[in-house]
Amino acid sequence: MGTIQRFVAIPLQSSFLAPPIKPLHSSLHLSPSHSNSNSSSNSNLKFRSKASPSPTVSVTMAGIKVHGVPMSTATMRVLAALYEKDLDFELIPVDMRAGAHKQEPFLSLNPFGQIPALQDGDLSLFESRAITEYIAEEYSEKGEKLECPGCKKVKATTKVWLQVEGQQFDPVASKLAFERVFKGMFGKTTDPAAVEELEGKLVKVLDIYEARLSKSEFLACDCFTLADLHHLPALHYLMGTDSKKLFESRSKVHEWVQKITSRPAWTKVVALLKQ
Ligand SMILES: N[C@@H](CCC(=O)N[C@@H](CS)C(=O)NCC(=O)O)C(=O)O
Repeated sequence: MGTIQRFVAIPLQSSFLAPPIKPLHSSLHLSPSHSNSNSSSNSNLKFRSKASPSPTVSVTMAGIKVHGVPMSTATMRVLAALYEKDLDFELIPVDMRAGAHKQEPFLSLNPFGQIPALQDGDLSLFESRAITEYIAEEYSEKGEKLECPGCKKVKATTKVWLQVEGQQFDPVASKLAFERVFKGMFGKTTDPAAVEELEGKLVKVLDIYEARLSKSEFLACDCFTLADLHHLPALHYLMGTDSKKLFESRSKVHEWVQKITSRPAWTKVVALLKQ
């Protein structure tokens, strides 16, 4: 692992998925031996100092770079995939308070002005779910598989559950996390009626998950796949709220949540939030 540099994360403002937060890593020097347990060791990670040059779209720089912040759910998804694959990467903070995500050079990485963006050599990507799929395919021989080694039918089923997360689970879960977690961080008040409505929608999704997870250990099959991994960021925030009862009251869903949130790779992502 290369030199670990000082990192000052920037409190965020402009999105509910990027709330204002206490500065992360302020004046903190990280080193490969920084963590005290193997399971949460972040030795794959190098932080770019705030004072380092802004992100550039470079065709010469090698290595994986993630432009984002650990607290953003979409960034967390990408970090989880990188840790599962045991890949070295550099996390480059985006100064969202200063609107860096809406300006060049970040817009060259994602013209929609949202984090995260990934650079891998001369390849530049955005959209967290597309990035995790790239990581899983490109580095298929590294780390955890993140896909079932089964037949085409299993692969097709995995795609179904990837879509279910993006189309059915996340729109509800993210709005609920906004009400229950992020609004408070913005100094806004949770709307109980919105929570009730969103929880009503979420239980319908979770009932379907309960039925699915009584047939296979994970969503797509008996292996942990990206379809499971993509749920982790929203789950992380919701399990810290009263909405966790919706998960805990469904035995198969509860088991699944416990299994996927206790994976060492995810533990490393969560550890970044606490630093
Ligand atoms: N679909 C995108 C969503 C990205 C996204 O919403 N990022 C948030 C932070 S989690 C962001 O950049 N918000 C700032 C904004 O939308 O202006 C992905 O999965 O990458």
